[in-house]
Amino acid sequence: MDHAADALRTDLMTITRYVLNEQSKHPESRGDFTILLSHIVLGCKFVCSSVNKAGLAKLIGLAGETNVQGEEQKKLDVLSNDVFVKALVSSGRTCILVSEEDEEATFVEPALRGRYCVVFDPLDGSSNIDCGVSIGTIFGVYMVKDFTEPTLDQALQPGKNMVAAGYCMYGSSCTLVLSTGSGVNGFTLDPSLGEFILTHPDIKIPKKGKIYSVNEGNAKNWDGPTAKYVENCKFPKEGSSPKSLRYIGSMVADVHRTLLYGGIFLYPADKKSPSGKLRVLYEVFPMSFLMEQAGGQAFTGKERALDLLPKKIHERSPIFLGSYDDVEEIKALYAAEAKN
Ligand code: AFP
Repeated sequence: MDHAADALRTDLMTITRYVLNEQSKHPESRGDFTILLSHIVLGCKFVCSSVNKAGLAKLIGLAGETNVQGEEQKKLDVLSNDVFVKALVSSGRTCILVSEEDEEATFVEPALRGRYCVVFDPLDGSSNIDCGVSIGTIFGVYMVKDFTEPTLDQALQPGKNMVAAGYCMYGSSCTLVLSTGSGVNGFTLDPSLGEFILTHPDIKIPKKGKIYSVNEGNAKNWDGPTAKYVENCKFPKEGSSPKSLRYIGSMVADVHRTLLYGGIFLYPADKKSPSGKLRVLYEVFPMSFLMEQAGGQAFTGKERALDLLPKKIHERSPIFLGSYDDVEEIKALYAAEAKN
């Protein structure tokens, strides 16, 4: 009998235990982040259960509303947003919430205010719901200096100021990937226990990958460096192999694969969308934070993504993120173009 393996199987590292362990390394910590995270985890478990039951519960279908991006909102988006807002407010640890589904930021009432600002997309990839493709929740957490008088500026900080970021993917399993600024860890929900268990400790993205991920249907409107990069993926220099293309159209799933297998995910600017499609605060920043923490890079076409200073809560940005060497290549193409 392999006692070491058995001990691992019986000594379960839950996400709460993991965060409490991390907390004990900071004696000044008051446990506020642990409490906040437990409310985020509750939201993820609820959405996971709703996504699993969606067909059965007849939750699928349009809710008859459009969100601030002009997209059709489905019932699961509405439900997920309500659950996350209520869970975050009731944690007593938040003062500002920015959700993809709400036009305005939510300022928490004084009695329930705490020192964190949470930016999130409660159900990203919702156009994939009806065909059962993986979707997810993305979140980022900032610390607010004066939470008694919160202002919108405190939600408009560069991504490098985030204290934590993560996503939960609702796929063939439910996986929560989290960074609190010292590496990246992945936890998988054990439905029989109702607990997220550490299954992917200290995730490091391969330095170079064999996969590129982009919506090539937009190729006719791309700029020179993006077009050249994708051309190089397909027709590399003599001696190297072409990269494979994988694109799900659900950022959480595409980024999750990129993080585990390596490669690059691109949502570039194009002539029709000069700022790209993805939103800075709750898509670009959290995913860029995770990539850097896993040893990769994230670039906007102009600068390090986490250096961006957003001016509006629903601002968009082009994004290229993934393996260190793959992002270096696209950076070199943009640098060469800037010189000409
Ligand atoms: P939906 O939430 O409308 O499905 O959009 C998903 C998303 O914001 C992101 O998850 C994907 O990476 C990206 O859009 C896909 O966009 P395209 O459909 O333009 O490729």
